[in-house]
Amino acid sequence: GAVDLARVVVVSDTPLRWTPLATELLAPLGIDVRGAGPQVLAKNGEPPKGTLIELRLAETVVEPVETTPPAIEPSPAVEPSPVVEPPPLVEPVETPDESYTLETRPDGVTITAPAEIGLLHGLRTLRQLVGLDRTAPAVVVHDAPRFAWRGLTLDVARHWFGPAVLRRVVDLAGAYKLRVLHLHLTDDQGWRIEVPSRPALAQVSGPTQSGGLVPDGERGYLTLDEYRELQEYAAARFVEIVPEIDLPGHTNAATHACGELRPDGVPTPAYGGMEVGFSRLWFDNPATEPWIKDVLADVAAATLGPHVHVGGDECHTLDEPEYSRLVGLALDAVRSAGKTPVAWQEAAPAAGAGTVLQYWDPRADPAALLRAAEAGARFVMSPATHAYLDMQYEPGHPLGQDWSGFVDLHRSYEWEPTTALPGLQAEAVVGVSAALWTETLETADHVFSMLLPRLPAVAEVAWTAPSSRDWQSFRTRIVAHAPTWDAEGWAWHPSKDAVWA
Ligand code: TNX
Repeated sequence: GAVDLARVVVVSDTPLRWTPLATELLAPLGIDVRGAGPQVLAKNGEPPKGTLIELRLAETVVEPVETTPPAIEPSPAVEPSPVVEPPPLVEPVETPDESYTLETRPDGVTITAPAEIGLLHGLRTLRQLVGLDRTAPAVVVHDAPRFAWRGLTLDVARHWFGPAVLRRVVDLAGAYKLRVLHLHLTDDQGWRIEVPSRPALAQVSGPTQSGGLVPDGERGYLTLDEYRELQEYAAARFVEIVPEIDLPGHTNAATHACGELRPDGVPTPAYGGMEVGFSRLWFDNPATEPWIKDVLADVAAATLGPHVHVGGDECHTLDEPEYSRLVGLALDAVRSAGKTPVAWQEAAPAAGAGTVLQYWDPRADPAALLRAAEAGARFVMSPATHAYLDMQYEPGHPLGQDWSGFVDLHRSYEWEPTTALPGLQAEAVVGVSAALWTETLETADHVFSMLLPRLPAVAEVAWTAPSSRDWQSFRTRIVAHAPTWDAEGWAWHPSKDAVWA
């Protein structure tokens, strides 16, 4: 029978630091969360009235997640690397136990998990199961994710989105059980984080963005206090913020603020256009190395999570040796600051064990990427043909670009991370990240309407084993989420691929 969730009491066998989240998760559905924590049961020794949601921290029996991917042909074009670094002692991405069991019965709901995050995942799933009539079907769910790095990359450099919007994006990412919000904080058009050793970066290039200046009344960057608060807000939802300082290209905002980075010492003009690949740093410039080290040390020191992204993409005006030396400096600076470096795929020649590479461009020659994987690099998959949510849904869509084709809901759902880069061994893949570039996106509604419904599709690719993914099921299931999106005020696009009732 159905479970009536109109009156709900959350009971937990342990104090949970995120207990208020239960209210936050269930309140938008009109569910009255009447109490939380063990004290509710303890009050007069009697169980509370209403439907119980019981949260139990305990070992779960979870069916093993299928990790074996479909067989792939080894790529014949690639010579095995002669120099193979020893495998990393510490994996660059941790794989915590996120499993949970959710049981909904007519007399109540039980969520059991070995760690708090699993309890939260169980509540998130429960929320998705609850219909407009506030009932949920009676089910038993044993669940655990396939990949640890389930992320969203968000460009706040081309257009600026402040802390209030970013918190809403964290909420959305959390609702779909993502663990990483990777913020692309710097690019040609703007610089979005305070850097104590180089205050000019944020002061001069904070106010600029694509097409001109950030809206009146906005600073255009995160102060260190705002950055810390955002990370704490995200951490409370088990989301890690990964900051990206994009080097050694995509650096016009840097050279606009710090003229000493240029060979002629003259600051570049602000850039509000949409071209990529023209800006750069110079290895032989004496200002460059201290600048890279100081900026990355400052950002690492302000970062709560274990990862710092150094960019490395699209340096069309640098030759390979100089590019590799500059990227090598950046990767070393992040390691010296005690963090694990992340970089775009172009950094592969400089990357090995202990580095995370983000794959995005299927047009690139895979040889260097496969060599980096053999040397121990791990991969987060963001293929532009499926995971780039700044691509238009279909021809004529008013927002977004189309250089990697149209990415409607079906394309964002139907792809396999372990075969997206032919020849890459499946063990090298630690996750999946959707990416949203914002050259054409100016408002929070623009951002959300590009993310919904496609972010949940990519999130399911990151979570679910290939044998359990089912497009026909997804395109029908996803429409039931729309009332929640409306209740949250999240704009969404009625993709023609979904079966809207
Ligand atoms: C490629 S992806 C870029 C971005 C653009 C994006 C637009 C990547 C590492 N670089 O600079 O914003 O395409 O789709």
